[in-house]
Amino acid sequence: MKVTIVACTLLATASAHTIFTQLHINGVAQGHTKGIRVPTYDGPITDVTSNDMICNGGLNPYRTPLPTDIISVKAGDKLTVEWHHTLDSKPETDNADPIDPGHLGPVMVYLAKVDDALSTKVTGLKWFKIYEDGLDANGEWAVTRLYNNKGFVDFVLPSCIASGQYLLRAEIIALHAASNYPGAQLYMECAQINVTGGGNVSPATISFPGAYKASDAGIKFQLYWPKPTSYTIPGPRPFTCSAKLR
Ligand SMILES: *[C@@H]1O[C@H](CO)[C@@H](O)[C@H](O)[C@H]1NC(C)=O
Ligand SMILES: [Cu+2]
Repeated sequence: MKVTIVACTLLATASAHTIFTQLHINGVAQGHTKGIRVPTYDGPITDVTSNDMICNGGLNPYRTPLPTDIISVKAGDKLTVEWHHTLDSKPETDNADPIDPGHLGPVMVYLAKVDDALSTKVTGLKWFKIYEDGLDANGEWAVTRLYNNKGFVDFVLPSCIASGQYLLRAEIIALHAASNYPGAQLYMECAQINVTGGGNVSPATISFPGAYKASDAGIKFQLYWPKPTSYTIPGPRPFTCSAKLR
């Protein structure tokens, strides 16, 4: 019997991926998959040079029709990204919801300013990071905090960025197989938003693909032994408005 149980656990782990399924604004849920380009399959992207790591939807085809909603948000709003194991799973009935708890790693959020948030072209955009969470001083991972918080990740939309349309790219990197490349599992979806009441600061930007390299310390990473005491989150440090005032 024991053998059977172990085999089932491993099987569950192998397919226990995750999807960003809902955006919340100041604590108000905006609707399941509303304004989010969700894939039909929850599997990861492992090739950091692939265009699929921009907004997913390539290797894991988008659910169609693509959303026509653009979610209105105010600069400075508290946003929450909500993740789930599959498009419809719930923590009450699925131990691997919002994600398999062994899929340890960082959680990030990026923005790219766009002329039209409904455009399907996502190559060539200029991204900046607005949130990141990795390994804390107690050795606890961002994914563990996300798991304990039922898939919810809170952050603030910077108050000084320009008003207008953006893609909001939420990302999790699971490191359980990252000791070789490719191995790290990148999960991401893009939400379509329209920022109002913004300022006039233009953050420094990076490109996807391009910002992450196979050789990055945070992409090729030994998760288990010796137990890591530090972790370098891939990409730049997050943009903050206050940094501009220093
Ligand atoms: C974005 O917000 C501005 C300001 O309210 C509005 O004029 C514009 O129509 C909105 N655009 C979209 C695509 O929702
Ligand atoms: Cu997985």
